[in-house]
Amino acid sequence: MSSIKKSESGVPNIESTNILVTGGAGFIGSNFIRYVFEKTGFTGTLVNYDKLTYAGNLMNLVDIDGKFGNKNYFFERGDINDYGNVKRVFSKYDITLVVHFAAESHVDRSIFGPKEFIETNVNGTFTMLEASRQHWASRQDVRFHHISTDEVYGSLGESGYFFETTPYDPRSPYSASKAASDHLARAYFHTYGLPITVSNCSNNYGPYHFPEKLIPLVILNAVEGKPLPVYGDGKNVRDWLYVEDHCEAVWQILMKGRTGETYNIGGECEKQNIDVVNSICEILEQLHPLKDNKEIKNSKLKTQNYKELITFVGDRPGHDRRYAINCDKIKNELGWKRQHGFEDGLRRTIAWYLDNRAWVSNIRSGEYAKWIEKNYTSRA
Ligand code: NAD
Ligand code: TDX
Repeated sequence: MSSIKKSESGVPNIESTNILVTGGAGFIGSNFIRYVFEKTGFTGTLVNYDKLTYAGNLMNLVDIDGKFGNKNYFFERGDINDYGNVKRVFSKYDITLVVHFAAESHVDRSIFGPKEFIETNVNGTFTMLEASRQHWASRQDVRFHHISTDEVYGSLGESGYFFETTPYDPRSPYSASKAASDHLARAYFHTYGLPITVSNCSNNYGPYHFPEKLIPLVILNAVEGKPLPVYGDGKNVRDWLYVEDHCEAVWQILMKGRTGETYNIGGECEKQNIDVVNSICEILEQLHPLKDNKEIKNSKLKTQNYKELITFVGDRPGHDRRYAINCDKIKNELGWKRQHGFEDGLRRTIAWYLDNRAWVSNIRSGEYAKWIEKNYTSRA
């Protein structure tokens, strides 16, 4: 038996354990790593395992690398499908806890090209689970936490909520691939006794969000005087959660969550897309008034108001109408609750993008720009 001291939940004392974070260079993964080092008193080893696809960016973590690199924080470039490399990393750092974020995450991309989603989200999760099972044998003082989405539950009508018990009904290649990975994680618990937990979270927003997703795309397009594309009638509803609140929820699950359990995480903050876009325009008008915006003032564009840039475009195929999460379980069982309301979170997010234009241009100069050119213009 290992000499690692166990916490209440059966996992090693996670403040000082060896954690492998997959997809740690992406949006939520990098926010999670920053949260762990800055908000939890963590003193163990954290390894960021990431392939660095178009969505992964090590610039997201330069501050953390500067403070903790080669002491508590380590980066290993690799594919979650590379079984040998995953096993090597497990052994090298004696990993006892996996937090599995790595995935292809953009619904629109999954519509244009689903193959990558099956390879990474389904096969990659299988490889991570299998490597964990082989490496840990039947140890119980270990944990595999699988990060998933509310999209696996399908689309709601005007009323109702997703509960942990809601039957799965995924409708995009992205959500179908995430649903498959959730089933695999639970199957490894039931079949092999691998100590897993799963969380299904609603739409996140905040710093380091890749500018293909609605909120960062609209902020940046507005600042640059470009059209703000709203799909369909703009009345699709998403439940928004500030990314740091998601990170805290995941940490609570690692600390106190029961193995084999699923926890829904949500913002209890339903918004129609058009209202989100209008709110961004209103906050931008306060933080970066149009009359002082040199990018727009010096162009030929004649716009009096950011809202004039809103452009309704063709709908996303199979566009889910409404998501709404019931997160009573994590609130009642683990005592988690969100800290940021939408207005506060959105204001922080917009301020971050205004202050970090260098990050944006770095992101946009690569493969993303090529993809946008090839695929995005075809739907407008
Ligand atoms: P993201 O696209 O910003 O980041 C994904 C990261 O995974 C990137 O760093 C990328 O390089 C890495 N990656 C991709 N394929 C890989 C592979 N084969 N091997 C190793 N690394 C690989 O995604 P995100 O928005 O941060 O989402 C993270 C996780 O959270 C995903 O599992 C997603 O399904 C889930 N999730 C996201 C949201 C959201 O609103 N963004 C909501 C709920 C759940
Ligand atoms: O340009 C746009 N215009 C628009 O109207 C974009 C990019 C999106 N939309 C709509 C589609 C959705 O109804 O806005 C809503 C949000 O779209 P995205 O930001 O692409 O997010 P969504 O499809 O809801 O999925 C996100 O939340 C759940 C993440 O990308 C997933 O990884 C997560 O699982």
